[in-house]
Amino acid sequence: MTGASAGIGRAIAIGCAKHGADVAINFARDDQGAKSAVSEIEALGRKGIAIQGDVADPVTATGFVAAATQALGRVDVFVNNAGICPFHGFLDMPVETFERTMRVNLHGAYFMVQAAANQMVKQGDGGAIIAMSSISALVGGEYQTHYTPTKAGVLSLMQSTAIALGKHRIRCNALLPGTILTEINREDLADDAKRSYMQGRIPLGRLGQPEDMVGPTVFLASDLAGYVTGAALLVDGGAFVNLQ
Ligand code: RM4
Repeated sequence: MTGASAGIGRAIAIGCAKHGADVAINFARDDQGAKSAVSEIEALGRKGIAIQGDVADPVTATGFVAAATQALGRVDVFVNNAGICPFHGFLDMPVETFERTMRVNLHGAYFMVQAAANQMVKQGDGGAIIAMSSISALVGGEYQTHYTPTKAGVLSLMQSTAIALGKHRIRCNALLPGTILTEINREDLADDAKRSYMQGRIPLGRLGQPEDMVGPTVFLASDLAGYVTGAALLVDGGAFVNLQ
């Protein structure tokens, strides 16, 4: 589980522990958040470990999977969640903002999924890989021109790895969250007009919570989804389909 010190990643890590998983979490900077997530996982009677690393650095991926395997014994499910979305206009998008977003969201996903898949192949028992794409893989955002292509890329990565890894009985699927309230969009949604607009688009009448991502993740990780691979599952309260 990457990016699990807070937000969606934290909720999924703890949620998977509630469903019987031992969990290794990656985090970039929030060591207190990571430690508290591990404490909650251990309080559920499961093993937990927090491993710091910047997913934009390819070395982080192999190091994380090796440390997780050493601590927990094996890797059966891998959830790629780490992502950033520094909202910014297109015409004056700084090169570093663009490149950092690509490196964290897409390059990081690629190397982490590759490292997890190599461990699963080595184990020889198949596995489940779940990557956090987004509703933003399917639609655009004025201040997300650097971000939406990474989420489309993560969706496409799951489609291609599903093909590449099927022979190893490793399933790869994408989750497409809608607007889930986390630190990633707290500032953006602090604007009442923006928040009302986003909420008004959602047929279920509310913005998402990180916990809304737990059930879909556990489903895709479980044998209940034994014939599901290369799929994309929207978890957006109906926002994507709501034109009028
Ligand atoms: C999501 C979606 C949400 C936004 C976050 C940052 O993919 O675009 O609307 O709040 O990213």
